[in-house]
Amino acid sequence: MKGPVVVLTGAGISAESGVPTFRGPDGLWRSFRPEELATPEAFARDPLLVWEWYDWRRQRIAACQPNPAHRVLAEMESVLPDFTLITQNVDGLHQAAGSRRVLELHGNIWRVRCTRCGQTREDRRVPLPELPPRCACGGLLRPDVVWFGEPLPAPVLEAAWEAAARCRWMLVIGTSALVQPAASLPIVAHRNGARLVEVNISDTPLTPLAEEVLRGPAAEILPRWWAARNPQKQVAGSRRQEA
Ligand code: BJW
Ligand code: ZN
Repeated sequence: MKGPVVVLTGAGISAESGVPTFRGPDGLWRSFRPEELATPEAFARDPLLVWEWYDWRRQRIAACQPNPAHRVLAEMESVLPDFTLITQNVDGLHQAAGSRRVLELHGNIWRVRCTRCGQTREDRRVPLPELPPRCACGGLLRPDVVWFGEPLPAPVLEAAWEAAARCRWMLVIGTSALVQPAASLPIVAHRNGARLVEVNISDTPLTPLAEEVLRGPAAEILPRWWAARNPQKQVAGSRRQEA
């Protein structure tokens, strides 16, 4: 792989770790309506209901470990000279696998943000002792994630656009590519001449643009794909490899 490499991940990469995806047969939104839970309006209407959902998801994610697909991406970061990992996931499993630089487009479920003073902090307690949780200033805390209708964190989105626009390769792993603006990143990359590789168990709107389509579970497919490209594979971090 010569030139800059960008990877965009979605919920599918964490599916084999046991984190439920959003859409699809076992998706979270089969049982919950997103407009009732993942919007600022829902939170304003019923913060306790929204927090109960997030607290439940935090408990599920806390019991999950990164899988081989997360680990391959951490290894890619350590051996490729120009590598950017962009994720829509809020579960923190890329970092748990060893990825050091992760552009989190939709925030992180392990951070809370005060709706009054704006302070953010990490809070990994599961379950949370008090729902809905409150800040030291007395304000209501919310999960530091991006809900529908909210802007993505500007510096993160800018870095993601820039990386997408100049990459030579983009791997798109486990996303339905339905949610904007994340879904536009591979389109920008493709328009600028990058080769798209899609890893997914199903077709997505991006499939027709992909040069390579790897059909199957990411935790199986990605390690095989990476090993095939690196027959003399080194232990992660032991040597920088000619990309
Ligand atoms: C596997 C696998 C395995 C399974 N291996 N693969 C009309 C048109 C266009 C846009 C809009 C529109 N109306 C509204 C919008 C904008 C809206 C949007 O995109 N809506 C569309 C749904 C229509 N977007 C927004 O609102 C965004 N903000 C915005 O646009 O701001 C503008 C603005 C500017 C200035 C001021 C104000 C506003 C924000 C979007 C936020 C998304 N948030 C969520 C929740 C995060 C918090 C939380 O987790 O609770 O992010 S929604 C949810 O979807 C989550 C995900 O990150 C995101 C993407 O989902 P993902 O990752 O693709 O998961 P799935 O489940 O959809 O797909 C899983 C895939 O994996 C599938 O393809 C499977 O096949 C595959 N798979 N197992 C490999 N083992
Ligand atoms: Zn506060």
